[in-house]
Amino acid sequence: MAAVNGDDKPLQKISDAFKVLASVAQDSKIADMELAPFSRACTHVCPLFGCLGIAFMFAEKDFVAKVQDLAEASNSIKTLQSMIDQDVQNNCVRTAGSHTRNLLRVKRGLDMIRLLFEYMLVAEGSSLRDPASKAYEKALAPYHGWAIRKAVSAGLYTLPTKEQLLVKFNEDEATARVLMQNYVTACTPVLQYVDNLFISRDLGTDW
Ligand code: 1PZ
Repeated sequence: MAAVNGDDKPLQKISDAFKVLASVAQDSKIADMELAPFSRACTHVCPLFGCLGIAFMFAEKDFVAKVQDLAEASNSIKTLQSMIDQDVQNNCVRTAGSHTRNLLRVKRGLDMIRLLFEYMLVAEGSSLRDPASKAYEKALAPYHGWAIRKAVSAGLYTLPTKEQLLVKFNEDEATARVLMQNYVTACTPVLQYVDNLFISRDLGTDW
């Protein structure tokens, strides 16, 4: 099967982008994470959806629009902190479509992928359904209504096998394992950093 992304290496790009963000999140001398590199790193996640098949096009549309919103915001707002503080001042943190709300959604998407990779790294066999289902249950299902949960559980039956997915990623088992592990490791402090932005302002992360 031909790779859908030509010579592209989406996993490699994600791993590289999040390593850079992780070093920012972990460097105590850099107080503020900039929105532009954050949204750029998230943009690298978007091609993954194309590898999942049409059942997840609705998820792709939602995620891509939210990343796009953050990327556009980065033209006028420098850091994640100032973006959130602006929404706090305008009293629109939880308003549908606000930057802060989109950030929380995007963060959950990143967490979903982190869990998916974690479960894939320990899964036996070539089905993605189990790791994907476990990751979804943990990261996203608690925040989704009945209709979306149903659509996702139907979509899980249409997923490619792990081998098919790796072909689309232009990776083999060994390289994919390293890159998935890189993302899992790098993503963790980044997610923690974003969580802290919400928690330190008493905004909650459970909505
Ligand atoms: C093998 C991989 C299987 C992946 C299965 C992924 C299933 C994810 C399904 C997500 C469906 C999202 C549909 C839209 C949901 C929106 O209602 C919410 C709230 O948005 P708002 O009301 O604030 O506008 N949006 C979200 O929850 C964001 C969801 C992001 C999903 C990212 C998943 C990333 C998976 C990539 C896997 C490679």
